[in-house]
Amino acid sequence: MKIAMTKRPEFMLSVVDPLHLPDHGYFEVAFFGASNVGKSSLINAVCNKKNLAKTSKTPGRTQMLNFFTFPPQTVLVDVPGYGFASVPPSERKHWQDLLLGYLASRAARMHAYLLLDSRRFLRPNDLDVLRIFQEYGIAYTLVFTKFDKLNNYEQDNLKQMAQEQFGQSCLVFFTSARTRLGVEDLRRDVRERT
Ligand SMILES: Nc1nc2c(ncn2[C@@H]2O[C@H](COP(=O)(O)OP(=O)(O)OP(=O)(O)O)[C@@H](O)[C@H]2O)c(=O)[nH]1
Ligand SMILES: [Mg+2]
Repeated sequence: MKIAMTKRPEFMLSVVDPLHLPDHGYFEVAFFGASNVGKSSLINAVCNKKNLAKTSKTPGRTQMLNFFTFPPQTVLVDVPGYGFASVPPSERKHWQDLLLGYLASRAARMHAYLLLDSRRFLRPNDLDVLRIFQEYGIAYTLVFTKFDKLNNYEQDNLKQMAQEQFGQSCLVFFTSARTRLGVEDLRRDVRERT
């Protein structure tokens, strides 16, 4: 069943249980990444709407899958962050069940953006998520965040390193929700995914 699309990006719903995933009929673009990497901030920047997705200095703020309409015909998903050290095992299990349930139900009808902190490159948790994408046949794009935190030299370095390692296998974006660098390109990419 296709729900009516909104005129502007709007919050749609939150989901804690994979059994309650919505069947809205639109293509989904989901934002994955470690907690605090800047998923919610980037969604707000892409939608050009402050406070659409809740952002926070406290890592692990987003605990549910949050769905947003992105007219004309896309739904964006803010996926809970992973890898925050003080998360108890029960919560980690919940995250994993939610993530795997989500991916299993979407697969061919979604595209994943894996967000990576420009200062940290790829960490073991990110590699785990990439492996899961490959296992489930999920198409993905790498998106470096907080690019404004690097100086010119570091920016050039990161671009070169990312190009060498991933340039052949997937698209790579360099973004800053703060300065809006790369946001327009990313928005165009989201639109073209549908
Ligand atoms: N300098 C800079 N700070 C950013 C940028 N994007 C996000 N931040 C800051 O990073 C912190 C975390 O941002 P969020 O967007 O809440 O990160 P998140 O990935 O949604 O975090 P969780 O929901 O906890 O997993 C906030 O303090 C943001 O202001 C950016 O591009 N540049
Ligand atoms: Mg968030």
